[in-house]
Amino acid sequence: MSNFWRIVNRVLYESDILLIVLDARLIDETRNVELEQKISKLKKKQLLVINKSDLVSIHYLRGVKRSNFELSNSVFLSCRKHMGTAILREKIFEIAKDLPTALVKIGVLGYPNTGKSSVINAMCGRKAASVSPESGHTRSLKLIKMTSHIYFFDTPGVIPFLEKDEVKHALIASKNPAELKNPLMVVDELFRLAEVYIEKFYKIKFDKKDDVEAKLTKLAVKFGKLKKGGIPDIETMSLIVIRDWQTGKISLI
Ligand SMILES: Nc1nc2c(ncn2[C@@H]2O[C@H](COP(=O)(O)OP(=O)(O)OP(=O)(O)O)[C@@H](O)[C@H]2O)c(=O)[nH]1
Ligand SMILES: [Mg+2]
Repeated sequence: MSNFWRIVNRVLYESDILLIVLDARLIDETRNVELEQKISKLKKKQLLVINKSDLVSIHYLRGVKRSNFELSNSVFLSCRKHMGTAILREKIFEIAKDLPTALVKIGVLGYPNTGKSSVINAMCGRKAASVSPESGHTRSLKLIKMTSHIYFFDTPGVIPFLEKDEVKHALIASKNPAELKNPLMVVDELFRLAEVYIEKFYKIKFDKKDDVEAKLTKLAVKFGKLKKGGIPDIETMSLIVIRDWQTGKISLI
């Protein structure tokens, strides 16, 4: 069995409630339908938490709930801006009070770097779980106390075993820039997804005819990322753009 299902199965088995943490900028991409179906089959309570909501507009979030029935019961959260925390806490208490157990364990699952540890800290009101911009930071299961009868499982981020999509994993910040085989492909996709926001963030304007290399060349020149002989260093520039996206400096607002 893959490591993915070993971790997930243990958390699924031991938890009464499952929180699935998604990234507001790429909600569909950070969902794991197989996992959601497995939780439903086990008849465990689950809640989708759309974190990093500070990186998208309110208008976009409203549209998400209207257009996707499956997300109608989800909770929008921003751990960074402390938005939605009271609503999520209330939902947790509401579900917990109907459970037959005195001690409630909540498993927090999701792709690496979606903010699982941050969600636990937001719920507990203290820095109980360790957080980092580097993906893969939480390395083992940890049980963290919220109240005398509610505990969280902080879990390492899990990528489905057979999923080998480097571009997707970079965009959802589950793969660190330094580990990427083809950062230019990632930036190319990022331009497709968020070109106007990239232009806004770097205060630059690209031409319609510019391909990814031309855009990165313009950025490298603007920010002085040059190799010997003054050649624009588009590799280094591509990693900077990916990092700025992953850390939320480039938002969709
Ligand atoms: N903009 C923004 N960033 C956030 C938010 N929540 C968490 N982050 C950032 O996302 C990064 C990852 O957060 P973690 O809580 O460590 O994420 P994780 O899912 O536990 O990551 P792994 O343990 O590596 O799987 C950190 O740099 C956080 O500061 C949020 O609501 N908004
Ligand atoms: Mg973590």
